[in-house]
Amino acid sequence: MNIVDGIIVKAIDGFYYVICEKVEYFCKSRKKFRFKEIEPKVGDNVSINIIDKDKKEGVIEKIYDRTTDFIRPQLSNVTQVFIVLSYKEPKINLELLNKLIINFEVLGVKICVVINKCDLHDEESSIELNKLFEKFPYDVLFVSVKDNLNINCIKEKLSKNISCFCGPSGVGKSSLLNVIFDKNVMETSELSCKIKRGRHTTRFSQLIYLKDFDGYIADTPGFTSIEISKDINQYNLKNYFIDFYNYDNCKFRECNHITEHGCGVKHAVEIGEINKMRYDMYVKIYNKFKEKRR
Ligand SMILES: Nc1nc2c(ncn2[C@@H]2O[C@H](COP(=O)(O)OP(=O)(O)OP(=O)(O)O)[C@@H](O)[C@H]2O)c(=O)[nH]1
Ligand SMILES: [Zn+2]
Repeated sequence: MNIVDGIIVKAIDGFYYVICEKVEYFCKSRKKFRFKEIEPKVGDNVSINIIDKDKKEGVIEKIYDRTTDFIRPQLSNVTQVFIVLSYKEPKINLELLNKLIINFEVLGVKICVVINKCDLHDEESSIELNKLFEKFPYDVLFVSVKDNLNINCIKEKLSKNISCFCGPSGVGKSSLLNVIFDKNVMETSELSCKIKRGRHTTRFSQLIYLKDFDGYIADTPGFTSIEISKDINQYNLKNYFIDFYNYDNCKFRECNHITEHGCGVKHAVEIGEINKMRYDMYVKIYNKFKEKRR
């Protein structure tokens, strides 16, 4: 047995491409996973048994526990998401942004907000935008694919992560992926011709290894629109607003930070310590949950 650990970067019709120490192996999976109802998935850390070193073929023997498990796109062990938006065209959807953030907080991944198409902003909208994101509890990168502005700031964050881009339609996710993939992609195509893609091929998201940054990135963006996670309700919603943590010294222990007196969160909003848009979105989403219960 020649067992090595690696990561699944691509899955096609029951075959898996696994990178182990920078070499890509073409693998089948042991049937035993099917009995346990676990399907190997792109992003999985696995052990493979190399059955032919020259042909680079192996069998997946073990799937390690997943730290995160995404359904759309099908990806495991994502460590970081970039929520991509534009301010003007299309107009920014703040409710979607905050719902995505809540869901990613539930999943426990790092979050970075990217505002693309900054080339379209005049001075007035730049000022508005800066104000909107003042004291925002996550990194916000203002970029432009068109003007190649701050793309490096995104690239720097890719190191040692498995990253995924998401956001609504038309904001420039594919354009961003294209500039990032340019010349950074590991040459992995030598194995691709081994399987001819049939008409019914299901193709999942693929991870691209960026050697310059030693990071993986999903080649297809996800989460174009979103339902809020089923784990969230009006009572625990506040726990997923990380910006409230330092200010929840409220008079009432069960304070929901809505109309209660002596609320530390509301006070922090008033004195500008908590971002107003974040708080307004919290109230909006809270009220929607409350109405649903009626
Ligand atoms: N002005 C400007 N336009 C951009 C920029 N980046 C992308 N675009 C344009 O925005 C449009 C949408 O870009 P895409 O990359 O297809 O956007 P997407 O988010 O992948 O869209 P979907 O595939 O619908 O999810 C295209 O016409 C791009 O040329 C930018 O930085 N500035
Ligand atoms: Zn409160």
